[in-house]
Amino acid sequence: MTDAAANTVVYLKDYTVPSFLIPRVELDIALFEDDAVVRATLAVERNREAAESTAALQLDVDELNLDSIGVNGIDLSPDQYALDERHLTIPEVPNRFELTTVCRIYPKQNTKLMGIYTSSTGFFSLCEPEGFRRITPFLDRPDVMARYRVTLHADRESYPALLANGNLVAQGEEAEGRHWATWEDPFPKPSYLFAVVAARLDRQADSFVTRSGREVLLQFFVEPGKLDQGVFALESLKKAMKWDEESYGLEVDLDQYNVVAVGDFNAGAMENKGLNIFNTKLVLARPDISTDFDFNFIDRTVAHEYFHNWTGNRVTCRDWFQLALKEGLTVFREEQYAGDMYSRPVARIQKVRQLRSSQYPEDAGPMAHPVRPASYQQISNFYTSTVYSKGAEVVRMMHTLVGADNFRKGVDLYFQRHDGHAVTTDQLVQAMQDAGEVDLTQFKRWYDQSGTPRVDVQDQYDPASQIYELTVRQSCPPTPGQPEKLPFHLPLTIGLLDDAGHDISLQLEGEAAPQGTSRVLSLRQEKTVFRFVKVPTRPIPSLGRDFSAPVIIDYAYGDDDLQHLLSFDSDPFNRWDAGQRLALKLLLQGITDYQIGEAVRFPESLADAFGRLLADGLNDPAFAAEALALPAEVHIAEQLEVIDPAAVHHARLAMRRFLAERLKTALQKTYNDCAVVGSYSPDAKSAGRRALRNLCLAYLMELDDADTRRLCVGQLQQAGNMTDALAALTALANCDCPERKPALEQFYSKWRDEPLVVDKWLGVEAMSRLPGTVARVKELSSHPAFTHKNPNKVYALLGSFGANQFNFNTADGSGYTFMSEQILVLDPVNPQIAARMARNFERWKRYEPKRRALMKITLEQVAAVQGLSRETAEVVTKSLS
Ligand code: 0A1
Ligand code: ZN
Repeated sequence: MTDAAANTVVYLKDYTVPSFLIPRVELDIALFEDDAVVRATLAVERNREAAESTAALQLDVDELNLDSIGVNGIDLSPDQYALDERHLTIPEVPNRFELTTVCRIYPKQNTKLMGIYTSSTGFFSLCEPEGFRRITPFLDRPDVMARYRVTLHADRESYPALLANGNLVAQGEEAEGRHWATWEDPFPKPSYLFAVVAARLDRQADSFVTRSGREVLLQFFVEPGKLDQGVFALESLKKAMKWDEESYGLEVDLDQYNVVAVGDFNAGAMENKGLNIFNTKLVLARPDISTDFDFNFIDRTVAHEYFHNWTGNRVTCRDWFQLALKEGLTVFREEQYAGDMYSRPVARIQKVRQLRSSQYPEDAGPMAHPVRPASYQQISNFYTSTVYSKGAEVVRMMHTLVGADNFRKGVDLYFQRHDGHAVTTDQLVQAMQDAGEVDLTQFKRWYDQSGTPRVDVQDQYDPASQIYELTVRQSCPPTPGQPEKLPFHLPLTIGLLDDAGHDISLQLEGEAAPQGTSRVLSLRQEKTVFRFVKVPTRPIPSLGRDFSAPVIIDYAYGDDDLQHLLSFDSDPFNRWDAGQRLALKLLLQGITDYQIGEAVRFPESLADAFGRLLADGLNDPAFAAEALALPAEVHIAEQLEVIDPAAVHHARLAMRRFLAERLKTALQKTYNDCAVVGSYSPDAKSAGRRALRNLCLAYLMELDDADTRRLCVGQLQQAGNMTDALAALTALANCDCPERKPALEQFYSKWRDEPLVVDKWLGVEAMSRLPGTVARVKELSSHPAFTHKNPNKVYALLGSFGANQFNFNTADGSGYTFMSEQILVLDPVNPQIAARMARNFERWKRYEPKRRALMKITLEQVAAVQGLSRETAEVVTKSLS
């Protein structure tokens, strides 16, 4: 039987409480060069809440070599237990006993990077979601919470740092140059939050004094020689700790908080209790090797992992269907933090770009699932933008519906009720309902219904009565397993603009007085009519301000309406969105023109509108950079019945060239005016200036003239920071010019010893829109700088290539063939990452017939491979269904 054939489906409806609980765990882990010995002593007891009082004990295992097993100190003989690939079963056990197991594991051979594995500096672990069973037999599910005491043994010279969750309680030396350390975590935790590290790392220590006056030791452990690269993240951690105290009254609950960086990691970072482990790319930063984007992302991720200490660790998930309980709430908190630290509107715009280019397509494809999925085969395939990004939008909608003060009360109530427990998203919603006094019963559908709802808005204005009527209808398309949907409860925040661009006071029929100029309309029905009175002239509606709900709003805006909103809307998000709508509308026309062989042209009014944005750019450069950037190709493609990626690409390119030609002088002026003087700082203001300046450069490079190319090469060579260097390199990589090849070569040779910069170089190559990119990416897949064993390298090269809509989808199918070959190489090495790459094919049905057929064949070939991992099998079978 292949692994894939063994895929079983787990259903939320089948949840039952565990038959046993394990309140205490003692682990003794001896790490050696070739293997490790894990001795576990578990205090096991029957769960009184479980239905069956005689059930066998069935522990999860994954690639464990069991040396011995004992109950209450007496070894079991082989006929007293059963061991298969997934479980260790002991049919007869007392109601309360001590279970001891000794297992051998092979961290050096662990290329899946789940459980304990090695990286260049030592031993590391990742247990979320189901990695703990790769360390020791266990009830590896989040509702089994235990107190852990862990002793690590390793060679002292090679692995001076021995770390685990909680507090260091004892340490010492032992024979043969080895040492040991014992750690105790006072907080009961689920096994996915377990972590150990034994490595040679440099340490940076600091402290944080909580507002109640406790001093907490903070330690950052990074690769030797890279301490300077950890300084920024350490500052972020302190900022995040302070922010959580001020915003939510939540203090750090530990005596010490350790953060470790590792170059080989399946995720961005992991919130293990007291021992966060970070992918180097989300913790190490220095201006010459990191971009503004990196600094921002690091700041947010450090905060995100820290926020998990309460939303995730103190209150955790009952089961993995509830993943959005911790992720949705924590991403929302991270977004609030980012809004406070950077530009709030820009953070919101960037979030929506990400939703539209990643979550909406997911929600419209074969892997669509609710924020709380009803079933899964491999939970590792459900760390998706739906769970994370849409999950955060769902929390944000509750915030909007109950109001900020009540939301805060709801969070307090949530902790009062559930601290130390494993709970469900229903319990979070209940706390919000009880604190906010809003009935959220219907709202819960957001957790259970998949698909992106559409909100259709029609209006009518009667000048005689001065009544403006909005008719709002909601619907949601069918998604896998959900042919029909019930209406959602959603907040639609709106404003009305008059001819002068001012907000009109909003008074609904029946209200005694106007209630502000921006208000939240609560939708519950399929159709709702809102009648506004005393509206002096026909207004232009500003709908879904600040992106009040993760929906698609359909309203028949004319170009003039959009220009008006783009110029005057008091809501910055909708000002931006008006520009996106306008561009999108014209792009769709351009695509049609391209397909019928007509010249792709755009109206001068578009150039005028963008010209005004540019002229105003210096007032808010970060906003202008977003407003002047066109919708992503994926988002444009989403609007089409049948996707023709070449047409999408060429129409978008034509618009960029059109704007560059018309606005050349203004672009050059803004480029010069935005120069940032003085030493580099990643703060929002200077990052905004760089963003706008580099956007101007990218537009100007569309003109492909020698002067601009010289300017670009000059920027690359003289840049004092990676943001400017990478922007210049990216522009050159998209340009078929003599400067291109030397620029890429020099960049690589300059940075070949900095893995994180090599990743950027691979990404730039793989994202290039030039013909020949498939061949180049293929060549790079056997370059010495690339390895399938390192997830960062895979994401940099193959992940970027998969996101390259134009070149991944070349008409001859060579991109597909290449990607499928890579997936098959990757699958036995690291199935989680292979499955991620397989998702590049999931939207195959949406493409024009030729590509659609090629993608389908490729998927079928992958599906037919014997021994395909369960992770990849789930993606390919669901994609083909
Ligand atoms: N819980 C972590 C991220 C994470 C994601 C996936 C993992 O394995 C499949 C592990 C960790 C976070 O949200 O930061
Ligand atoms: Zn998270």
